[in-house]
Amino acid sequence: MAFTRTLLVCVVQFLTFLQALGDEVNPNEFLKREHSLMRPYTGAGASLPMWDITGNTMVTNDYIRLTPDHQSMRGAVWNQVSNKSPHWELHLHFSVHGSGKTLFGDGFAIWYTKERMKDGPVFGNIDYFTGLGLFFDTYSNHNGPHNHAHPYISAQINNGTQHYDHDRDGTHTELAGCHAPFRNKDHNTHVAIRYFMSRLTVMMDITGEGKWQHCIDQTNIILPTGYYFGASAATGQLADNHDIHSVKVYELEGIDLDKETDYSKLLPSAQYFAPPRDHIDDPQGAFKNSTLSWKRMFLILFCIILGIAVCIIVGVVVFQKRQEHQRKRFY
Ligand SMILES: *[C@@H]1O[C@H](CO)[C@@H](O)[C@H](O)[C@H]1NC(C)=O
Ligand SMILES: [Ca+2]
Repeated sequence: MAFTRTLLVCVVQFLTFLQALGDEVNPNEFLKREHSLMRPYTGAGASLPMWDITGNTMVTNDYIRLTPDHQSMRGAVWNQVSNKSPHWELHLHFSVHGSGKTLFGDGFAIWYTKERMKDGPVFGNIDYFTGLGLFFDTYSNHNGPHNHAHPYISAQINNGTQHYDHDRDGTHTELAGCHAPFRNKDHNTHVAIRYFMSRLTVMMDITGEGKWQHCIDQTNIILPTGYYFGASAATGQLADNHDIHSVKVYELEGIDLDKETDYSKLLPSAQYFAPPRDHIDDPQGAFKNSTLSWKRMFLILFCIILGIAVCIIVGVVVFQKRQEHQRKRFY
């Protein structure tokens, strides 16, 4: 009886432990200075260690202005050092502001791509890029009824073959997205992108209250190492200031399921693409689409079996010890 109870308690505790492991709330993290951008920036004669600027980008002491609030501007800032960490988290402080009350645009993007320093039509970067693009789209190019409100944040995983369709605000190629009114705030807005164990999570803090809101959460995402972090912005007929205040990249300590994998050889891919016309504007919605990969399922099953085996062994040992103890008391 006692043995069965010990075994049950042990199994329950082990399952709780597994669940905590599955939540992966706070993996160990290390700031990577070579991928970070922090104040103060050198003003005139602008040089940022480890980063390059291009286009209309302007550097002041306090921020990097990708575009000013003028028409037809494009600018970008690109990290010179490619990323070596399979698991990482990027934090970016930004502000998008301008004189436009109802008309402003076009927006900016955060990149983790194979290519860098290329000028192009997708928020100041090339189309048919390879890697991850996270778009902060402030202007709706779509004339018909839209399935979401602007400003809109969306992610695209591209292997170099997909076109970003501005006329549809990229909805046909988006992985997931959310509405986020980040424009013209008195405080800096903050976004965190976490790529951890094939899971891409995007969180926003736009209220200035230090609270994270989930925007994107997708599993089964593949992004290789060896790509570059960057940010770019563009204005067209409509304009805005697109300012970057800081970038911090952390290396996350992940569990490598497969030691053989050469992370630099992987091709960017995503298993789930949002259906083009039935997107529900609910930041929590993406969670329901999460699925366990069979590899992770196998690992969890394996852990459960291992856990039960350990519990039985410990149980048997404790049981025998106790019996021995009782026997000794009799003699
Ligand atoms: C690139 O992505 C497209 C769209 O997801 C896919 O159809 C294609 O097979 C991919 N190409 C490679 C080489 O993986
Ligand atoms: Ca747009």
